[in-house]
Amino acid sequence: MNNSGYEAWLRYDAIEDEQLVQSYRKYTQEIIVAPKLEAGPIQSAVIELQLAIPKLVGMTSTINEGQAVNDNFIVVGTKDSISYISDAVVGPIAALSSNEGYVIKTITSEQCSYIVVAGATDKATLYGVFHLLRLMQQGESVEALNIQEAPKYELRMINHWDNMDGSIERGYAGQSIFYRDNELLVDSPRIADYARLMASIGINGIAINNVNVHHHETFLITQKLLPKVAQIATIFRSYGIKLFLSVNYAATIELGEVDSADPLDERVQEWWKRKAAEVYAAIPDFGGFLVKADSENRPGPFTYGRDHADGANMLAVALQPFGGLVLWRCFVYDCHQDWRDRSTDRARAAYDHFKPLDGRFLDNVILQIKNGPMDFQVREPVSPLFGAMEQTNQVMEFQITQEYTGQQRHVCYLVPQWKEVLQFDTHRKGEGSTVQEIAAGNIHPYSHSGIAAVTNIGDDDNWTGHHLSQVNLFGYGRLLWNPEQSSEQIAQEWTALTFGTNRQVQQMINTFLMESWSIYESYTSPLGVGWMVKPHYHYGPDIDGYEYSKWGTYHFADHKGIGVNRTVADGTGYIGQYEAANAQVYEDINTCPDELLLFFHHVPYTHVLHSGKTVIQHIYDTHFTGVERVRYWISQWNELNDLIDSERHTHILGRLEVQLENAKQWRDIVNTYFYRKSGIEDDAGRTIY
Ligand code: GCV
Repeated sequence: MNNSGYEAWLRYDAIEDEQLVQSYRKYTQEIIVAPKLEAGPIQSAVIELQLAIPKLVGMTSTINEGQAVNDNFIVVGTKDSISYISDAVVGPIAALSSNEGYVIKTITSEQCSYIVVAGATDKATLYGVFHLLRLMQQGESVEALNIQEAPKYELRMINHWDNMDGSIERGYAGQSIFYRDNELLVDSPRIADYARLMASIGINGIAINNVNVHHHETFLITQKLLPKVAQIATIFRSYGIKLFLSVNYAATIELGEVDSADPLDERVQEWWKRKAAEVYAAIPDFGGFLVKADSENRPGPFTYGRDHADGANMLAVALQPFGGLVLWRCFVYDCHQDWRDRSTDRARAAYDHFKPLDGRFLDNVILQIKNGPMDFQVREPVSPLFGAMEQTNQVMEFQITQEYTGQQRHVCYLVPQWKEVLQFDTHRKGEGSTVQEIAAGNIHPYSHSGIAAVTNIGDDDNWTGHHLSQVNLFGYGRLLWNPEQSSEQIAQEWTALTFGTNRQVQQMINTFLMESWSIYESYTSPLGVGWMVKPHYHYGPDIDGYEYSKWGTYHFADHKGIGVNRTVADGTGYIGQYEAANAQVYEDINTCPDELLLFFHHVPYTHVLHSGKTVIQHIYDTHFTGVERVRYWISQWNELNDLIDSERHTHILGRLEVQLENAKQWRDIVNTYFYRKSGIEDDAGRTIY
């Protein structure tokens, strides 16, 4: 058994229950596919079954085309590719809300009994096969299956922040799996294994390079590198995943071909049209361009006095004949702010820049908006830009990589955070205008919508550094498929697939995962104020690290109080970017939720929260209990010693010990800082330095 973590949730551990094994074997003895399968998602599905079945039930399957020889078998194909499918499930397939959905059904007649796995498209069928395998890994009966599923979101994207030198911006799990020393690793078997993992959770688009596109990466869209990019696209294509590239907005200049990047300059426009044609000649199903422009010193249309609609549309026109998309990021703010300037509020920036442009973007432009107005903090309100533009396609951007949430050295299960974002009611079109529905294109008539996220993988054996961080990648895909699932359900499924079905193991890991976000939040920056991290690294406490810097991320703590006044009444006015129903709640200090209080208000340390505690006592208490909760979880983890393989048990224990040490550091620095600032004693008289 490989316990390195490489197989992640596709371990296919041998099933121990002999009765179950027999019931599966009945069907897995024979797999029926359409005649003359070509390379593509269905062939990948068959390969997956051939890999999984021997591991799960200790037998190899016979693959037959079109006609079964046994009375029991599995049929895998699209809706009218095989008579077993067209006879049985054409109606249910037609009724699915997406052509990426599938039907899994056990058909029983007097003569035979077989399982159909079928979708309208090849990739849908592949998703169905992964679903069937998940059921078997969890020991579910397959005797009477009748499943119809379709993904909620059209675009289910992964973004890589990988650089061609092999480094990963905000990567905490080794080097890039795609690049080394400015070359593409086209022969690496890891890429196909990664594609499998992504397809198994329903990902259908992937941008393989950092949004900060530096010199070497600018060449990814040139003949120098395109043939190799095309090879990678082929690998992903066979798993139903479209390849996207981040592009340098000033590629014309960087490549020395046009001395301008002005979107209204015809030479620039023509250059991008030729470039798009070249890219599509190499990769006919290329997804499109992801762009970070005028953001954190990257080039953009502002240089030429143009706005972001001008910039995005210029690329959109070039991609439009080929069906390509422009994913245009809204992470645009002043990163050269003077900390003395209290009138500029970074939180306002995305809305202020983009909202006035509603209606100006072409149909194949999609704005990609970070979930919060700042930057992936442990706690932020939902970006007010989401849903605010009725006529502009949007996707949400989450961060799976744990930049500000413990960098994969701390456990922080992020699905509960993402679910809170999705469930947020923007009220943009009255009650019920949740982010979940906006991102699905159900509130405004977007022609493209969905969700993207920055991934957390690298070339570490276990992909994610911390074994338990795999749950965030898995959970992201599963949540996008069906956001109605609870965080607990997703965690349970992941634990069963990854650590097996022992109840004690499952319960303990699931409970720990469910508490982990709250634990992390408790010992880091309090009540939504954010930051307080070591500049640049974003790991470990540094309360004033960003306080007197240019990044616009301040907490304004002094001896009397802390927090950012973002009210309309006498603050930065940021709250006014929300619909009235939300703005009223945030504006009033009495209704503002505790967990976001310091994001929206500057209050004295003696302000009493809804919890009944003062702000200062809340800070002390959470920081002390946060550390104790980590300590408790280490003791719990030790109890699993004999129930989990020692390789993973020891590895995780090592990370938990690091988490504990770092949590103590946070506790002592945060508590000491606020004790010294406020001069207020801890009610419980604990040690503060
Ligand atoms: C890719 C934050 C991160 C940067 C990242 C940026 C972005 O500022 O710290 O590393 O750059 O967000 O999302 O573009």
